[in-house]
Amino acid sequence: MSAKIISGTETAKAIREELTVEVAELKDKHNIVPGLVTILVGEDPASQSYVSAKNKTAKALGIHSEQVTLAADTSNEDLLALVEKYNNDDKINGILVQLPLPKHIDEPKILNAINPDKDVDGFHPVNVGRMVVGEKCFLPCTPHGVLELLTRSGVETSGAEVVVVGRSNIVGKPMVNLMLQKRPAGNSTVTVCHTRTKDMAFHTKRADIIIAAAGVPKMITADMVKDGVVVIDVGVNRIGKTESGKAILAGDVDFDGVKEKAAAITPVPGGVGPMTITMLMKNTVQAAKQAAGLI
Ligand code: L34
Repeated sequence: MSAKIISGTETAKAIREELTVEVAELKDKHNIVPGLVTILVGEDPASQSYVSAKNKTAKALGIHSEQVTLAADTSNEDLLALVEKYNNDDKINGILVQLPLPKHIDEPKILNAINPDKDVDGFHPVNVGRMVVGEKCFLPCTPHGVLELLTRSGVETSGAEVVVVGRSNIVGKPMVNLMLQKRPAGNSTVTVCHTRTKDMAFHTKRADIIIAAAGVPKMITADMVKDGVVVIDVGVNRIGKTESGKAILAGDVDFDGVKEKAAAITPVPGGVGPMTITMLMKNTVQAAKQAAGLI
């Protein structure tokens, strides 16, 4: 058996088409243009490419988009002042500070400084708390994208054994919380594995759905999964370069091996990555509507 490929590229395209219509309607009916600012500190090539993709996508959808790039040695104070400036800028509905930040930056302090109403990444503790208790909030973009992929490809999550591999604040922890919420795309029985898990394969072999977000290339191999599993691969690992200097990407899942056993699997690239960017757009539109009192 070879798995159905769940295409993030295709799903993201469908959601972006819906958003384009929504953004145009906001403009026509309410004269509202959602606004996003991305802030990048330093010159990490992967972060540069993600941030420029975010701005490009925003513009293509009709979202007002600003991109600020700061030197790697920017001080905490200067970064805080910039966040504060955008907190007070009415044109901007969403503020995104790309992670990881340089080591000398106090990351929690910066994330806490973003106005929760503009926190389109959903990383502010206020939004994290709202998410956990099931209130309206901004869902973090990558887990939000995984939920949309599962829903739109018709994967039954209710009662499913879901194993999340990884416990980061960006993916693993929110993913666990979302999968156990009492609502569609939730209602799962959730297990979380991490670097201290004694026998990872024991858990992954029981899984109906595996969500791999460990940041370790090809760590989930065919012998670790059962027949018919659904695999969502969140990993985007740079494992080398082609002769022309282009990055070679690999997920956290050994795609070629696992696809022979899985019922469905996301590829890397073209899986969760494009969904992350698209859900940021969805959150920015949500922020603009909330700011205008429309929802
Ligand atoms: N603040 N920091 C903040 N918010 C986020 O949501 C992110 N993330 C993660 C890293 N730091 C962040 C992203 O934007 C990861 N991430 C991200 C975004 C997009 C893609 C991958 C990770 C993506 O588009 N991946 C493509 C391949 C792109 C390439 O060639 O490098 C894919 O098809 O998977």
